[in-house]
Amino acid sequence: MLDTATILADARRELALPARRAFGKRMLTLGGLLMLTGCSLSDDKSVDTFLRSVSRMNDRVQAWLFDPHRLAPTYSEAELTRPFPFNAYYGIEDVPEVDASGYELKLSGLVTGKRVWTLPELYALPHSEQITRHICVEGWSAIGRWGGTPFADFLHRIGADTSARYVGFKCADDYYESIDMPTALHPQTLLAFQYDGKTLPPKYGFPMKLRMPTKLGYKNPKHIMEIFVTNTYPGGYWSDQGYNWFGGS
Ligand SMILES: Nc1nc2c(c(=O)[nH]1)N[C@H]1C(S)=C(S)[C@@H](COP(=O)(O)O)O[C@H]1N2
Ligand SMILES: [Mo]
Repeated sequence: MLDTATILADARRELALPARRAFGKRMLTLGGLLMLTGCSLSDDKSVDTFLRSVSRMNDRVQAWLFDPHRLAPTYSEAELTRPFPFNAYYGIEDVPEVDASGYELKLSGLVTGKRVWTLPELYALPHSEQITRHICVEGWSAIGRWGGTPFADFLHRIGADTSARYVGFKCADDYYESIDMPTALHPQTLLAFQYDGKTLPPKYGFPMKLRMPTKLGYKNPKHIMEIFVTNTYPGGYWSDQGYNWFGGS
């Protein structure tokens, strides 16, 4: 016997804010969701498929609600969380050590300027700073200060096809992530090389991370080695294990 109350509770969790606002509470019945997803529930596997399609529906609602001009809150220097927490799918002793001198950022996919970028070249790009809140789904949040280059500028500079759907990232550990193009072009999305005025230390993602105050922590890839632009859904380390892909905050 399938426990429909539990399944509905899981579906409600998948539709966590802000998507819930758009649906309105009345539509959140199991029958309504089944109709929207075109699923029927007969066994555990179909429940899994159902919950994943609720999550994909949530992605679409979040993408639709996303306002490319609305800015996330910013904070003052005095509000910085010290020390800023470290997090990864492994412990701090296993943080990858990327060699600075040999480092080359690779670009692939729908990009016309497909050349590698060294760190000195990247550090010479226009600089911008932000003090914003990082929110991790594991139940903590922290205010940090990141410096780097506006990602939209960089995408234009490398001749990225900004009409494509996704920007994907490959990392020096086994992490990988992808984001929607409107978020990639958001004015606060930063290709960050610094933490609190200094070179990004290994634990926070040396040599670079993508910092997006409009997205949850797990969407912000550290130790980026390759950036690609694509129309094929690339998934992500946590979303491929059931977390919501859009991951707005
Ligand atoms: N390469 C890589 N990026 C990653 C992760 C990871 O394990 N590897 N963890 C993510 C998660 S869940 C969080 S909360 C933040 C933590 O970043 P911090 O160490 O700067 O706090 O990094 C994100 N980016
Ligand atoms: Mo996280």
